[in-house]
Amino acid sequence: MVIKKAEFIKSYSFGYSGGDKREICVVGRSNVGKSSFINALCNNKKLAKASSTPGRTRLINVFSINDGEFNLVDLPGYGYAQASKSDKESWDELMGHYFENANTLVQVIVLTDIRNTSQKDKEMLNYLYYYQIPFTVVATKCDKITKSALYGEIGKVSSHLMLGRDNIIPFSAVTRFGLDKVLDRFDQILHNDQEQ
Ligand SMILES: Nc1nc2c(ncn2[C@@H]2O[C@H](COP(=O)(O)OP(=O)(O)OP(=O)(O)O)[C@@H](O)[C@H]2O)c(=O)[nH]1
Ligand SMILES: [Mg+2]
Repeated sequence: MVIKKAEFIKSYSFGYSGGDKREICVVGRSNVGKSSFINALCNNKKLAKASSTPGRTRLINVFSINDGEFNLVDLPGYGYAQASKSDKESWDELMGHYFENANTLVQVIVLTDIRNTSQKDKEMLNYLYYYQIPFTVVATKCDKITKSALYGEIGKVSSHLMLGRDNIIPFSAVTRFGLDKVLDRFDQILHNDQEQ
């Protein structure tokens, strides 16, 4: 797949239950690189706001890809330690409403830091299994480790998340390593969905 065009459509602070196009959403811990992932895929550094301050994306941001081929959805990060109780509750409400109602959602991309998979990521996967929502795991920030360490680190992520290593796509928004694999995966997801 080639992403030729990406446009911001709208932000939602509550009550979003999916749009009228098929959508692929991106979740992960606060600061893991969700917005940077979207920007790298779309080859546009300014599309989704990336920030070194954790907890930056508090809204659901929806982007239209290739004039309506599908939508990409940037979700607020989980597991931000400094978040207040009411912030955590509003996250649960916003995301719960989305995952339980979004009929157009075809896949969740779960980003995890290649160096630091967390218990929260495991909880996220359990949640997706429970609701039978299909997902793909992408291990990001691979530029932070050496090439020779990659195999071992993927092994750690896969045993922590109890997934086969082939089910994890290593990625870097900085070097764009893994970009082709992610776009191939998108092709597969959208193609499979059409056949159903
Ligand atoms: N080295 C490296 N840094 C990255 C990568 N992806 C993101 N970052 C950096 O990590 C920080 C957080 O990136 P964001 O894309 O804003 O992360 P996010 O998951 O959208 O964060 P929230 O919206 O706060 O949940 C920024 O300083 C990015 O430049 C990557 O692949 N490699
Ligand atoms: Mg973000």
